[in-house]
Amino acid sequence: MAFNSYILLFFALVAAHFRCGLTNSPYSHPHFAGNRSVIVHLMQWKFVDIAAECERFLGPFGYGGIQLSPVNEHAVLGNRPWYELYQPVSYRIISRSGNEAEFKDMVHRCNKAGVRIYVDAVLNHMTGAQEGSGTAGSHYNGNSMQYPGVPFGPNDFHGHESCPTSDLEIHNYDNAQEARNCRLSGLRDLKQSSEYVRTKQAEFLNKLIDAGVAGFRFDASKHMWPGDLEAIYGKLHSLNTAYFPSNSKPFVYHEVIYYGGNGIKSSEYTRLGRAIEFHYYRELANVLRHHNQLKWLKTFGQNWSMVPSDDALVMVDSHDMQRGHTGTLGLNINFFEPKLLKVATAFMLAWPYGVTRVMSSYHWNQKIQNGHDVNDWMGPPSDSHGNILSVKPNADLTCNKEWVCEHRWRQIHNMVAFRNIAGSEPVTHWWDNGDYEIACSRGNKAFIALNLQPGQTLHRTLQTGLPKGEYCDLVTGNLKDGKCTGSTVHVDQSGNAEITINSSSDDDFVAIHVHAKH
Ligand code: QV4
Ligand code: CA
Repeated sequence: MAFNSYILLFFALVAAHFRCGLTNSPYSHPHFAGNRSVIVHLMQWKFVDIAAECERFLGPFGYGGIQLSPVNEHAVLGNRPWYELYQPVSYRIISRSGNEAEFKDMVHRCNKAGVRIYVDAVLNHMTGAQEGSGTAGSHYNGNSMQYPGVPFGPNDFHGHESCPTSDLEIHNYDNAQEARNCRLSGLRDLKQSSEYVRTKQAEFLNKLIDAGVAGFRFDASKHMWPGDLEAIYGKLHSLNTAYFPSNSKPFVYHEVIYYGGNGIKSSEYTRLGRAIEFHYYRELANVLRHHNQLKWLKTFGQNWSMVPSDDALVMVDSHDMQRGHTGTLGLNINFFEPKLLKVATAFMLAWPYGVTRVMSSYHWNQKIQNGHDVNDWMGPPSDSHGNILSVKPNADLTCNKEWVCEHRWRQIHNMVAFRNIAGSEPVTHWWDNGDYEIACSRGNKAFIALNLQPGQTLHRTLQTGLPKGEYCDLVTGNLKDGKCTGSTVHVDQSGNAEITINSSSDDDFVAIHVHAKH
């Protein structure tokens, strides 16, 4: 190689290094298989059901990965509320969803089906103030801070030496010392500056990594010091080479609830992986509830005080939000308002920002009193012994009445395909009516139009950017054996199509892509 070539190579390597170093962290890659791009949170599903779902639905329908509910031993509370999951008792893999053997079988079968597994890891704390037995039978005492199943004892927890509040509770979430060294709702706060605590937590994460998971949601990241997390990362294995290229780092996305201001910022965590961008769901809900015009979404993303796209994980709904444990009931969008959830999810999946996550819920009887859901504690569908019921999908893809399975709704799974096909194509041919009607293309791969103008029908010729042909509208139907079961959109020679959407019909958007052309 000539000297000049060496110089060029040197500069190319330096440039590549800076690109990786400056944009996103090695922990921000979700390791999806192929062009897959969407995560679904299957809240409290049994591991055996998840394995079957990977093979019969998620794999074939193009989902990229699953967020599990916490998998380690947790407290067993009286009426079995869902939130007992967020009170760890040990790091043994036994939860209400299944045991370690079932977990491993699920991870293997999902990876084989092209679907990645991400575990919700609760590392900030152990249980609340009660005493009892966990899901693996380990005894614990939250009052004396004894967790023999790990084992952890009182010296492994923050106390008055590091937490500045007199009752050891967090009162000011904006004060880093307090938010990270005091207790979140009374939950015993682990001293992650301790080498022993770090080692135990890394052992747990490594057990999951070795089983083949692709990464983690880090619960309550805001309440853990970035430096402590970094030290734990330093002890982690690379992902299992049976499924991933060698030296792959786990994907990590951090739960940091940040809406601006001087408190703990999402950007403190983006060198350690992605941040769940909470501005996203809130701004989108504001728009879809007519507090802000749809046309403004043209710049949705970093311009809206969000972290860069490559640092973000986004959602419309979450297990906390649908119960009002985060955000505000009445603003948050979820399956209790299916039409709104469909259009919100459609926009999210059509829009090139962040890694996207779809919520898949179970039913409970929501009962709102004074802005709160008094039934927000209700656990998953279960029998009289507390065993979680299986999910038994119907032939039309919907689920039995206990499980909502939003991820199986036609409008949602078809938009998952839309996102996979749109890939990294840019937004083109943006059109809006200056108010609540918008449309855009993703290069020459896909096109979407939304009409949220109250009482108005959108009826006009729009540029789709797509090749000439007959396209099946994925919102009203599917392409089956070369025939569209819903309405068809005709795209002419120059890429134009006549689009009609009545905002008061069940479906207030139209979406087409090049793989559903007939
Ligand atoms: C109660 C009182 C406290 C008191 C304590 C005394 O409310 O004031 O100090 O008793 O011991 C449950 C109960 C809660 C109870 C607590 C301890 O609901 O009333 O405190 O247990 O016994 C979930 C639920 C919580 C639940 C927790 C543990 O949402 O209600 O608490 O699990 O079972 C902030 C954080 C963010 C957090 C969000 C909810 O920054 O990190 O609040 N989100 C994540 C999870 C969430 C989970 C936790 C964190 C905790 O997404 O689901 O909380 O792991 O914004
Ligand atoms: Ca903490």
